[in-house]
Amino acid sequence: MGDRLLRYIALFFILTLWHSNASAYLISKTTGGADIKWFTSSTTYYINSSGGPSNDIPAMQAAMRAWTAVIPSYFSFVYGGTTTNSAYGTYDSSNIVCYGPMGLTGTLAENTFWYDTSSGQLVDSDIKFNTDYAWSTDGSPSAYDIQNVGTHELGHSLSLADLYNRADSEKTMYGYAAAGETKKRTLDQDDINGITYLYPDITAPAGTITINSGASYTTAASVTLTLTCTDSGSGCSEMRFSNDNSTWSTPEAYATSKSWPLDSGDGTKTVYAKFKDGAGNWSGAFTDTIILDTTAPATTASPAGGTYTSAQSVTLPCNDGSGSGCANRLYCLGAGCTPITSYSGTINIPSSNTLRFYSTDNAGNSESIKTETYTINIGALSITTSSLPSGTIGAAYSQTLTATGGMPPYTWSISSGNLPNGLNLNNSTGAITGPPSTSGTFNFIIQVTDANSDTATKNFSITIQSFNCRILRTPPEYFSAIQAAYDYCSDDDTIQCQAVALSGDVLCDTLNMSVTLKGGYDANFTSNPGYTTINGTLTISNGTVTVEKMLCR
Ligand SMILES: [Ca+2]
Ligand SMILES: [Ca+2]
Ligand SMILES: [Ca+2]
Repeated sequence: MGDRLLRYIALFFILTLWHSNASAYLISKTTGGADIKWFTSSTTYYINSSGGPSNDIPAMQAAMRAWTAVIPSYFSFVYGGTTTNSAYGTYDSSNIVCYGPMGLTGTLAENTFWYDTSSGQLVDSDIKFNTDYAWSTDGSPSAYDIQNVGTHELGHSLSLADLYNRADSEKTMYGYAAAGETKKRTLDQDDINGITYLYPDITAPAGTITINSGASYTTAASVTLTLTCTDSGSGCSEMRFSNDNSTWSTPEAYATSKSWPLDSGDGTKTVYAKFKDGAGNWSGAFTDTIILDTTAPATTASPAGGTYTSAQSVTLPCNDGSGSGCANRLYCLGAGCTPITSYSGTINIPSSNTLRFYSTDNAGNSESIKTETYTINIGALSITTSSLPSGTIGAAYSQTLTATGGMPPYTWSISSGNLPNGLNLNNSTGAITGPPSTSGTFNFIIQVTDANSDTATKNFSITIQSFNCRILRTPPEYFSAIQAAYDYCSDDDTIQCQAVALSGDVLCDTLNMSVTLKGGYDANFTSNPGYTTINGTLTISNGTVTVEKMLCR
């Protein structure tokens, strides 16, 4: 850049001349026509007060503020502090304000600035006040005012050029000044237009909107918006709002808080905010959402209250429609009770009772307490099995006891007496099973116990019939007498009889049938070490009968 830098000296003259044509403002330009200007949003000045009047630093700071305060422009001057640098007009990337004699030539002050001849980028600007003239900071008539002339020189720093026409005499950039003059301290509209032309704020602000401090739900349509707005240029000035991103509120001064009405009706609501900077740039819409829920949830009991013949398992379905959703369901059991128990599943109601309950939604709306009354009429516990059938030795036996009333489940037991040998009672199912092993009549008392520990009993009797003989088949066929077994036989069957004494005559008369009759068996027909006695006559009139271990008396 160095070999293309050009030094430009803007001189500022004592008021001696008048010109004719007025100009709004003039911009220093490169020979190529580019505007000369800073490519940054601020420029820092250091002040070397040596040779200057007292209070010159506050005066120059006030001069800087005059330009920085122009809202439609993003540009600002920054006071960097004092300096001992006195190298006025030197391209050293340090912008200084200094004092020194320049002769009584009519030049009050100079601004020497360096810029890129191609792009127009300003890179250095130094200001020097001519100490061959008298200076003051209070506008005294015998001296030139530092703030008055300094404001003008800072205009050169922006690259606004002198105006020399008489009609421009009230403007800060007018090229002449008089002793005691202070009117250049205040910018004329054309001066403002000049800096705004060179450094316009064309970037809209950025912002955020938060509804009710970021809450997920609200029960009221009136909400509080918390807002932030940042603008690197002219700053945030106004804001406006919408519930539909279409119809907007009247713009109002920017503030960090705003009371705002949501559209009515429960559901998710979006609020839109736009911000405007001092240059008039409106931002796009920033948004936040919240669920408006003004309606309490509705909870029901299932099944509803009523009269039932068994214990009831009650659930509490809750519905919050398009709202925030059911949060807490509370219940209690008892007339007039206060629901404080959190519902977490089925509520068991084993006997008549009153159920009271209500729900609260996530937004905090509570429904009024609801009441359901359950009347539970459970019949008395009793055993419904009337009697048990007879069984036979060695043959499968299976009967299941039944009961009614009370509170299932039931538990079965024998409270007195004994089951026939070989039979067992299942305590849970009430089943009596097994092959009986002993004949006889067995008396016992069955007891059933329900979940409430109530009991019922009933007397039962099972007769196991005695079968002394059997036909050896698969499975065996049992009989109480030899005659009955013989009458059931087919050819080549074997009749086995236990070692007992049997009464009655036996007649074997089936033509062409051959039968074996074996006596003396033990109770399980596993061996026959003894003898069977027939107290009567054994007659074989037809067929063939092979007889072993049988005695006739
Ligand atoms: Ca310099
Ligand atoms: Ca802006
Ligand atoms: Ca609700």
